Amino acid sequence: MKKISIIIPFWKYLNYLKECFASLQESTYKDFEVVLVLDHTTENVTSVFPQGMDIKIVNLNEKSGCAAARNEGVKAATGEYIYFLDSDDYVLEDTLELLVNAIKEDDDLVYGVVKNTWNNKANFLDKQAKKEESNDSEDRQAELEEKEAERQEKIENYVSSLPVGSNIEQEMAIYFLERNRKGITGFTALGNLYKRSFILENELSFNEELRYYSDMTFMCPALEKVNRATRCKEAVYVKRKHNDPINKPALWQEDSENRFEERCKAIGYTRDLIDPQGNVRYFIDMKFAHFATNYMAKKVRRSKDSKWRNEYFDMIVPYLMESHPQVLDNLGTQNQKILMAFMSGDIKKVQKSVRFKLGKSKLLKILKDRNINTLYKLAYYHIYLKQPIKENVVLFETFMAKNYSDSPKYIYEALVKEYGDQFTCVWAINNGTQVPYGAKTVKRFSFQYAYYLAVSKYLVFNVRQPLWYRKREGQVFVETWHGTPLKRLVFDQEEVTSAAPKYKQQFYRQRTDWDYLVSANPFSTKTFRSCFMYDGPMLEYGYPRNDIMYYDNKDEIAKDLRAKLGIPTDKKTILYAPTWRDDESYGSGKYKFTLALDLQMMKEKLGDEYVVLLRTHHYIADNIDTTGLEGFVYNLSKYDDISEIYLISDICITDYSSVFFDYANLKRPILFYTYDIEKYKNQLRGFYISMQDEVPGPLLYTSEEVVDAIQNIDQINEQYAQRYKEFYNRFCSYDDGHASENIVKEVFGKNK
Ligand code: C2G
Repeated sequence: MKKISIIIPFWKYLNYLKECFASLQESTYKDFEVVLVLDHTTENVTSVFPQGMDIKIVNLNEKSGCAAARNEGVKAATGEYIYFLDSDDYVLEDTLELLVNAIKEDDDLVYGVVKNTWNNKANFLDKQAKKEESNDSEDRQAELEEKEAERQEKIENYVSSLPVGSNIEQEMAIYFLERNRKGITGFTALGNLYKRSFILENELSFNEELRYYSDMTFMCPALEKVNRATRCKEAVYVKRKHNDPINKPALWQEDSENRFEERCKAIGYTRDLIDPQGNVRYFIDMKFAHFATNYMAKKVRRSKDSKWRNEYFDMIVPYLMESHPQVLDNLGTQNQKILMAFMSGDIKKVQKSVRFKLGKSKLLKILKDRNINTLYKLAYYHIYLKQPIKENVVLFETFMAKNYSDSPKYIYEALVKEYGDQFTCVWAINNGTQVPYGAKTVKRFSFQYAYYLAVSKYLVFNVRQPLWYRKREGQVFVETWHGTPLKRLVFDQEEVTSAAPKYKQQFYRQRTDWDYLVSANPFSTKTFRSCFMYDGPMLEYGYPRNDIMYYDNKDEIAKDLRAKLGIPTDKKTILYAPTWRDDESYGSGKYKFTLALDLQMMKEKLGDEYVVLLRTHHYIADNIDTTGLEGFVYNLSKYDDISEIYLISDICITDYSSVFFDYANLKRPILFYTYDIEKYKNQLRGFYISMQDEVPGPLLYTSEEVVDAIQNIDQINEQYAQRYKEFYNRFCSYDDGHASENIVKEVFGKNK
């Protein structure tokens, strides 16, 4: 007999199952069998079975759902202990071993911990390690100790509020406080190791009528029946949230009509299984009361959807009327009033009682933000959106208002050229740059910005619009984006290691606001359709920002710029323009960059002939230290427009930045300094085209190789001539210097 039976229900998403198995394969504890319960799957599960793993397959023929699968799994299990593992989650190497070591002789179960993540195991561990590193400082230690003390106090308060007191209850309180703070959806049977005999003797099972909330019906009676339990907070179960809830939702991410009804039913079913006077009953009723008073009450008052005031309201009232008597006593005054209103079944009373609470919480939020940060949004929603759209006003924004550059700049200049002052142009600019041709400038996230966001007829942006933007009927949104995709984007990204966790969901909504998307080449058109799930009109005229490379006076512009920047006329220039790394973050939108190019050595070897133009990505917060390299390195990271810099660059070195798609228009040499390509490709992003076979220059891995390539640049040019030609034809064929003009005609001519 194996010590542990690991029960894994499986329905779909084989990629997750594969990673789940891999985590078990890497487990230091090996004495387990897997009971894989197949819920009408069409996938070829055996293709992801790791070699030598003891896997028992159970098929659900008549029944379906996670509850049924786990129940059948328990029936088929033979181990002394049961561990539930969902097929899209994983364990860490030591999870099982820690749990087994923690078991005491007469324990019914061992509580582990559940950690939530949006990432696969490698990235999860990376992030944990970074977190631990940052926890090392004394300040941080003190902060953590303070937090722990707060938590202890909370637990003590909670325990003293319980109707019945005992040691088990205390354990239970800790368990819930740690793991179930967010309402009954947080109830989970995962992460714990149960003695199989404890489950069987107490006839614990998951209610098969419930799709989302069946864990309650297992866990609540289990908590009531448990005689002895140990806590092992080091044993981590990793619950993976799916970062693509649009195409691959996890169960809890499914948007279902039945969810509300099921939530009520789950409470009803669970109540039937437990002591009506006991702590567990009090606990779930308290949670349900919080759901009603904190969440539902707002919906009853504000939601545009009338079901909250009709069927849902009628559905929940009888359940709330049955609440444990102590719930009402232990709620705060405001919530007490709201719950009483619910219990009386009087919807008007609920609305009235919640009005005050909502007003107060809004005010508190504003006061808390103090720096009036949220006020412009209030003005946006309550004042500006009600004003008429201004027919000839255009709002432009590039890289979150960091500079005056990229395609919006060139579209703006073409607009001025084509239509003179017929349009009022407004630029969102944070750095004080003077925009030519008389455009008004506003700071991003200011009152004026919010105003123009609301009333401009046209918006031309090269990144996403703010999340709080609400597209109005009649507005025309032109999204230019900011590069031909090499790195995988949004819906084509299996892992999202950098952006906000709800990135895909937010993107899905935001891209529906776009009336036009600019595409520089057929490859971008195809890729944008898939990665943005965008099926609207494309503007396929090339990249406006590349027009400059076809200007008749481009050499003159280059000469002036060189002079302006003080770059010696007798030296050739090497542009080094790397991108950012998703996992090297200081927080939202601010990234670290460690220079891996040995500029000192380059200076020694190349300094007589060349200078380096250093250009970091706009996400990079670090100011690269170039002390000692004066006269050799020119840091142009703050210069507005990289397109102008291309004109003065004789050679371009990049890594995975989209700059090379643009620079190739000049047909000048490109080198790729790809010292961390394996990590970038496999862990961080992945690529759309083969860096090995399709890019127009060599991949170089050390500074020496870079120097060597530059010293032999003619040879490289020759070697890559054919590939460069193919690349140019594939990615630069639309660019002819007229993209901006064509876009202006199509967008502003047509919609005028
Ligand atoms: N850029 C720059 N300097 C750099 C890197 C980039 O000025 N050192 C500018 C270029 O115009 C580039 C754009 O920022 O094309 C986007 O930068 P990428 O490095 O490609 O990275 P990212 O912002 O992640 O955009 O489809 C394109 C992708 O969305 C990539």
